[in-house]
Amino acid sequence: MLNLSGKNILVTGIANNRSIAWGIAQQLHTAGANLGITYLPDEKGRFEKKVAELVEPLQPSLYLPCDVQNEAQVQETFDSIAAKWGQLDGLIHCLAYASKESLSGEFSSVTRADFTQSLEVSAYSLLSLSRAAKPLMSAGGSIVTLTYLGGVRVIPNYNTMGIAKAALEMNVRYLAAEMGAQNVRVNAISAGPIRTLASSAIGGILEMIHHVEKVAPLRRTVTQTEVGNTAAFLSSDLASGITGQVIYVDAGYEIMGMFGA
Ligand code: 0WE
Repeated sequence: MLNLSGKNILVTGIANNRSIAWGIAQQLHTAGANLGITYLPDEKGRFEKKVAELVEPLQPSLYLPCDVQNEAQVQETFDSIAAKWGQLDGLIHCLAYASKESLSGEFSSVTRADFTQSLEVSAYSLLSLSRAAKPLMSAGGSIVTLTYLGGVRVIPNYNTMGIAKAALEMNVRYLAAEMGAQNVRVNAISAGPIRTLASSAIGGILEMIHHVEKVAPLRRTVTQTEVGNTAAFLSSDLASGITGQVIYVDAGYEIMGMFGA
């Protein structure tokens, strides 16, 4: 049975009740994990208050600001974890950003600044968080990140995010190879498209979801809960032999080659 009791797990990337990270946090809580939650701090404190209200039923024992573009704040996050928990068993990385302009139009028109920021927030951040987590995972651990098929195939308008996800998936493999010696496993979940705050800002997302509902083997999209269950599995001892992998939670969409035939 899936049992995460006694495990301390940090969840990043919750913005609202449709975030995939929220689905993950709920399933980790259901499996008995002790949770730490980070939020993206901003001047108006919008996320701080909203996310705090949302996660209140999960009774996180740590609630911390963590902007991955601020290396000192990343270190403070893990200093707080060291002080409160001593040991960290799991890290859930659900962070991505590309400017709105770089998620449409010609792929090659992306600016140097937008490209760099997207790779920093979406791919480099896994290295920042893993590096800071490593000394707290001396008893072994599990790191899980979220990726998307657009990092492997060309998906219209995914553009710069596709490059960031390709880098992220390769980060998973290099990190898994490095951290395996310490019994830390590193894996990615490649989720199919889901209606979230991030995806609702994307033109054509509804058409893409309808396409998946027509052609995916399961004839539907996946839910945040299904991604959450896979994250809970990967965070558990049931997945003790799995590292460096990209697991597709996409209703089977990724296997298809010819659509509608
Ligand atoms: O990884 C993602 C989206 C992540 C994302 C979303 C936004 C929207 C708002 C990153 N940065 C931003 N920046 C914003 O300003 N997905 C897998 C969802 C997604 O995004 C797409 C998709 C799908 C699916 C973009 C184009 C085409 C398909």
